[in-house]
Amino acid sequence: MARSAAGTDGVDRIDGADRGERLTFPAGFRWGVATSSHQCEGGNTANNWYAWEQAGHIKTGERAGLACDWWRNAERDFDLARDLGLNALRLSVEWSRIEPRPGKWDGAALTRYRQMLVGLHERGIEPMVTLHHFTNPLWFEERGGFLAADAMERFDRFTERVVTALGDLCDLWCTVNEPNVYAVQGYLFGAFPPGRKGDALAVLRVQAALARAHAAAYRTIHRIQPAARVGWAQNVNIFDPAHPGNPFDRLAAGLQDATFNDFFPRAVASGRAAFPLSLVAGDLRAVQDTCDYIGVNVYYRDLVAFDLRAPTELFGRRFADPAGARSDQPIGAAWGEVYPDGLRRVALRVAALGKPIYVTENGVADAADRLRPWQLALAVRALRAAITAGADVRGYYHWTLVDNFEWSEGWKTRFGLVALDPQTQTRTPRHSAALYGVIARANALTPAMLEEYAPAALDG
Ligand code: IFM
Repeated sequence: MARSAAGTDGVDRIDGADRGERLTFPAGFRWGVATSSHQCEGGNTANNWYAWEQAGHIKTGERAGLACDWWRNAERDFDLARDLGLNALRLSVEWSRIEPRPGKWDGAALTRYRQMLVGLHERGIEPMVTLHHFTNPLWFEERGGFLAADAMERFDRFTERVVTALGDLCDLWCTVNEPNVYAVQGYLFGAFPPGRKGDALAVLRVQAALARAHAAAYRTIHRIQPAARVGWAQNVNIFDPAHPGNPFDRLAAGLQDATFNDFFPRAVASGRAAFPLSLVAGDLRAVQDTCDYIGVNVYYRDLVAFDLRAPTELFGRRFADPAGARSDQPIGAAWGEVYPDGLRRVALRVAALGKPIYVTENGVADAADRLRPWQLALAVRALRAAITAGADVRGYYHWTLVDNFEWSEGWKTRFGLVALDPQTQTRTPRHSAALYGVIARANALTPAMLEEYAPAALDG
């Protein structure tokens, strides 16, 4: 897909061939990378994912282990981000470190996070801090996770501690990462803890509970830090009808979209869930208007065909366009088409909420870096098209900086701009890292980059 593989002179060519119209971004645009605590820190033993790994639920049989060794030395990778010319980094704080037992707070953990945030500022990198990125303290999980009656209060107390301790070093907060993925993987597919399968009602209840927890956190953060910018990160998958002219395919695609993509944004926009989801969601009025920005994590597109034999999938059979690009794949499942233009479509769609937008994640599993340069160039182009069309996009956080522990896939799929050998902790930048650095430093995409990495895009 990319015309040239990593070459020693690749970056020079990009800089040197800067002719024609540059696709520039607004001044102050954030070029970052996104990460999460359990996937990077290493040594987390007090959360539900540690227990899940010990119980043998990772498809490869692997464990996060030392991960990217961030608890001891995140600064090594902060140096990498700085050297690439990035000005933003999204990381999460690990609740199980900060509150290892109910009501017992670990000041040393907060001190380490302070060090990390100071380290980012010293390198000219603005932090975005996520409060919940998939992992729960074991004690919280054992009480029923977000389905427990006091989950919201517990999460709110944690939020208060974190913001009080770190608020002078961060004013850009992401309450919850991908509530839809957390709910679907944990309660429908059983691939994430607690490993429940086929519980569609729980999928809705968990998202509703997370929406209420998000809203409480939003208010708490603003009470402590009135000028804070608070949002959440929504995973938005593109569902297109397999045959756009077929009304049943359109209906099936619309159902997937309404249940997976739309529940949380609708709760924030209107304080309600769509009927009939509202029958199980409970009271969402407090959720209305609780974001200062909307974060979107955008990866794949699925085509959806109406299929009476697929009642558990809401009569929609999902598949990737056979002509589309495919990333490295998970074990025993399938990820959709790699679809960079999804960024433009999603940004324009969420622009209707009238809030600034951050792309809080976008990337591709691609150990050989055969697709990533192409994906990166077209994603940036799509983002610029969305801005030109009026979307207020403020930043792009590529997932991810260094290969990390990919949940139930273990170490098999590689999303990093930089390759990691978790055994030796050796880091080897992929070509995409240099390309992303050039884009970030220039705050622009040049026609030469498109010609180099996505020549077909220039034909259209
Ligand atoms: O690694 C994950 C991340 O934790 C959440 N969003 C998708 C990424 C890639 O699958």
